[in-house]
Amino acid sequence: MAATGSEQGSKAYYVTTPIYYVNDAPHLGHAYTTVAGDVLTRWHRQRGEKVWYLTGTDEHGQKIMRTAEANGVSPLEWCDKLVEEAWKPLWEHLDIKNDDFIRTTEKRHTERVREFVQDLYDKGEIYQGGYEGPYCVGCEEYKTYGELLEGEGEFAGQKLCPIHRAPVEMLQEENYFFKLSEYGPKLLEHYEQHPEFIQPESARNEVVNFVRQGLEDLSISRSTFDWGVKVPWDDKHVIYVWIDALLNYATAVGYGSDQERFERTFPADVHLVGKDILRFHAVIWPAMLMANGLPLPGKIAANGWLMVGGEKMSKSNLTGISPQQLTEHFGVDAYRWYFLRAIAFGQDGSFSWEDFSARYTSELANDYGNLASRVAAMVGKYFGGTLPEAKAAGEAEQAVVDGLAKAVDEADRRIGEELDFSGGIAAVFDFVKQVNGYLTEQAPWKVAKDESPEAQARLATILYTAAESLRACAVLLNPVMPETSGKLWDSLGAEPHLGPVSEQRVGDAARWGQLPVGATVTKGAVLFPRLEEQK
Ligand code: ME8
Repeated sequence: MAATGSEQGSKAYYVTTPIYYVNDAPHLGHAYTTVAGDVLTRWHRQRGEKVWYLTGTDEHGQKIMRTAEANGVSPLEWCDKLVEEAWKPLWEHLDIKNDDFIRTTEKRHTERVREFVQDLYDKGEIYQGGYEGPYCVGCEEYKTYGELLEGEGEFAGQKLCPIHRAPVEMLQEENYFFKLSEYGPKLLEHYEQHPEFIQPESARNEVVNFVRQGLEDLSISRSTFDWGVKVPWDDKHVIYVWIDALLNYATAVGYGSDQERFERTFPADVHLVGKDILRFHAVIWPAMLMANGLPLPGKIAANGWLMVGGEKMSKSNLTGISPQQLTEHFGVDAYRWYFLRAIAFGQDGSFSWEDFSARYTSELANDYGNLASRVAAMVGKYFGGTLPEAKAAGEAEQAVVDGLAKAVDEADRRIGEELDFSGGIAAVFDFVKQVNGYLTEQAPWKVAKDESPEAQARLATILYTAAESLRACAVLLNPVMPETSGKLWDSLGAEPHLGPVSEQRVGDAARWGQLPVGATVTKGAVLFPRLEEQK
């Protein structure tokens, strides 16, 4: 049986996003998956692991070719422009720390794709045949008749793709075929032995049922257009865009060019995908790897769909809201936080401006931001901005220490292992609530009025406890909101003693007493400005 990522010792924790089609600019849906991958990889970096995070663009195929034609430029010119002017700038804007960005038009990719396909051909895994059937250019996929929808209105009398709700095209071509049908039993065995391979459970069930029904061989070349990687032994054909695209996960990490690097990185521990492209990743991709004797990925994790008007948000069906419009209003960090916090990963969810505003105000501004500013203000007011010693800790403080330990365990398990971002973030915000409750009960502003040494020791203890709690929150929320954590870190005066927040270990976050007595606490920038002040 092929080894999974986690079985290999010093291998990098390797996470990928889908490589996106560049027929248009990125929208909220693309950003959703990419932010999730960024949070996951930042989390693992803060566990002290070696990490590799890959994203990129899918640039061949009919969909891109037609878009470029409609815009009167060559496909490559179109892709160059979109990648440089829209895709890469958005990832930078959203603070995505990908280690590499692969484009399928790059030579490092195309040459290796040809080699991979040639290998399959040499192994007898590919044969020539003919095919006729409905094809959706939006999906770049042959469809079965059973899954098509009956068109209505402007599409009356036509058959529609169930995802794009647009008419399919009938294709008849001479193609090369991959013997996918032979891999059904091996795939089912793998799903059985690795129940974690497909996440969530509903996605796993869907794939298992699909494979149980029997797989058909897969057409892996196209011969009626030429925007793609040429089939090595027959240059009248280009390689089917999905075979080309899936191989990015291998070519980007040294497949066929840098064996040592390839072994250090491949296979992916997690392929993040939307559920629209689950089968390509959970069926075709592992079968391709099996056919070529390569190890299988650890997990295919499907995120649900961001919905609009009851349908999957897509390029032709947008909310009219771009990621940049939301970041302009709420800030980049709140944007990164919101979608992961509000939607259970794997489930569908609807974006709503009202929900975002409400959560921003209650959790970010009131709970978290206020806690940070109150604590800094009180250390300033009562101790001249120098963090005092906690000499009089008791039961109330122990409850906070225990609450933190619980939050760290839970967040690490949920985010780091289960990809339950919402649950993991909630664990940290429950702790924020606990610290707020602690401050309300201890009422340091009242204790401050008593000048006795006992009261002053209590006051110091309360403020130290709150500041040390914030130190841990900054560490735990850094993967989600790096800019905010940096600001809080500065305000706590932590860096001169502890180093940068991004270098703090998740596993060490609950170790109490790291913020040194005497640290310089300043009332820094407001972490989450009131929304009305922003526009
Ligand atoms: O499928 N909700 O590219 P693509 C959540 N090139 N996620 C969404 C979404 C939505 N409404 N819309 C898009 C392709 N996504 C291929 C991939 S990989 C070898 C090739 C996200 O530009 C989600 O991750 O259509 C989905 O799978 C991906 O964008 C599809 O991007």
